[in-house]
Amino acid sequence: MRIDVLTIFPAMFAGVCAEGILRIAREKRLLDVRVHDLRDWTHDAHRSVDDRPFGGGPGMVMKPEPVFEAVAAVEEEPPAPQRILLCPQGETFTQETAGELARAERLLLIAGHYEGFDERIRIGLACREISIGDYVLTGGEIPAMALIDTVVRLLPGVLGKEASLAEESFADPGAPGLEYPHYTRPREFRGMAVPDVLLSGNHAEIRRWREEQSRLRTELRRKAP
Ligand code: 4GX
Repeated sequence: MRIDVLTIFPAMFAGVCAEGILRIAREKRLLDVRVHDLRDWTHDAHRSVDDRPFGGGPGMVMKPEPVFEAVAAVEEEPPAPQRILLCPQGETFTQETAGELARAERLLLIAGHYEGFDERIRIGLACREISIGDYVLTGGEIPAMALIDTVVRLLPGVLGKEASLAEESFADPGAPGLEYPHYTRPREFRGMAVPDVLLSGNHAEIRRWREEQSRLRTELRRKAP
């Protein structure tokens, strides 16, 4: 998958793309991330990407010209990507959305700043608008990184076979919800013991315990009034 990102802070992506699963995915040539500085498509001495809003009011608005020019430049090479705008007004990003996007050959993510984009960007570029949740960030970069991270781990070959099988059950709405508790060595740590059932070697009972824990957690943490 190829992912292009338009941002005024390209350096923010360096760390995220250079570590962990994203690094592995890039090394395996399963992921090609290209981060572009929106200011490369400005033409004034100040390299302005924002301007004052018509009608007055506080804050600044992202100018349409650099965004349109950047999109045209990045899309010169086929295939055309699915365009995505990260913003609080978008549909809420879920695991299901991630699964859908993971099937795309190419994504183009646009990270905004300030009060938002000039409305002509929305109208003219017909982007899918996605929000990572109902809270306010200072820019679309962290939402873009969250989306990239979530989508890339779903790409075939990025995770091991075991992990991708587990993913299928998680993505299934009828399947168990939240993860059950995990334990590793030591068997006792600061007075807290590993539940006996996990040491029993009885795999049917371990499976039942984990299913029950998962059900309880989901009930308690996700279905509370
Ligand atoms: N999930 N923000 C974007 C500026 C902005 C506003 C409107 C485009 C249109 C956010 C979120 C989020 C803050 C990123 C406002 N850009 N993005 N930014 N929650 O809060 O995605």
